[in-house]
Amino acid sequence: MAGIKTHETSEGVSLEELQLATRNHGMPLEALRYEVTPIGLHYLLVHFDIPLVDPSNWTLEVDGLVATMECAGNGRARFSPRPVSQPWLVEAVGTARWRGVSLRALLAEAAPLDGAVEVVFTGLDRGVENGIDQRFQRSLPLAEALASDAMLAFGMNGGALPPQHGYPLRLVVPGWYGMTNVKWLEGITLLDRPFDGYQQLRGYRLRRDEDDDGRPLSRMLPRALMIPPGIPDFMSRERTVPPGPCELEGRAWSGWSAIESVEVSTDGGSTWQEARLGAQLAPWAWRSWKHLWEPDGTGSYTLCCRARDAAGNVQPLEPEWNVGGYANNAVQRIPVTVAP
Ligand SMILES: Nc1nc2c(c(=O)[nH]1)N[C@H]1C(S)=C(S)[C@@H](COP(=O)(O)O)O[C@H]1N2
Ligand SMILES: [Mo]
Repeated sequence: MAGIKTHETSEGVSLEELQLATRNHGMPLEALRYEVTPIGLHYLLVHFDIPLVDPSNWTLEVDGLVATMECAGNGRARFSPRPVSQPWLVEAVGTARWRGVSLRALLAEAAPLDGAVEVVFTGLDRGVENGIDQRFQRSLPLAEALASDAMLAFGMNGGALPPQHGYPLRLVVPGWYGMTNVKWLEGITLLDRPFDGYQQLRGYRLRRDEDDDGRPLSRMLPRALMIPPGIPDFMSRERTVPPGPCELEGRAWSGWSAIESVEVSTDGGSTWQEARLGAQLAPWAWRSWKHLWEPDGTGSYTLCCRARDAAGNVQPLEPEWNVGGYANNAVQRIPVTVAP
């Protein structure tokens, strides 16, 4: 793969990226108020087209779980130079109540042969990416698939899976970045070697430069997000907050381990205070946090929050650049003005 150019960079958002960004929307940050993200507010990322599926002739060749899912490209638009692709800021995340069957149980039923090492999931959607005609496909090492709480989901938030989220069946691998969760499943294939499809070998890898083969993305790094307080300006979305105590709140998650702490800064990251963590709704769901902020006067402040997980991962102040613009979990910054 070394030497194959897979991603460009650019400063201004192009019309092509705007086209992507209107198809693929983020979760408005005020939706962090919901423990389970309502359908329509859950973020959306579709590489090709949403397939039209007739359930009467759909087949798959071969309870309930709440999980937070985040796109590996979340934060991409904040890199400089900016890798050209879906220009996410921070809102490519959501939490859903999935209903389906255990992948582990299904694989056990299928009784893989001894030589099987990887499981490939194929979606019905087809398109061209970087000149390569493909189905959307991703794999998991068999051992990883058997050890995980992964499921084949046919329900979302109490109803059927909607078309844009993978009707009639999708994979959900809790803790892993979004690309793992293949939608519109058509087939599951066991391989006796590592899968070398486009989305595995060229997309979704952390690479320092074009000559670096890099390493594959897997689990979500920790991130805390804050519900922007006060009221927004229409164009800049900068916030105005009235003087007096202000309860800051948000949610935090990590695919590596439980959230251990969330800290809040109101001075752009110079000093930090510990936030209060809420209850963990489910093992794979985000965790709520709150912090009472008492501004010492009127004027400008930069609010930040950062999460740390039990595996010792913590959010950086500045992101580490990579070719595809992945896994930017640098702390969120919210400029606010305190004014009557
Ligand atoms: N078949 C298929 N599955 C897919 C995708 C896709 O384009 N096609 N996009 C992936 C990516 S990159 C992400 S982040 C998640 C987004 O899931 P959502 O749109 O349900 O939030 O789906 C993943 N599964
Ligand atoms: Mo994604």
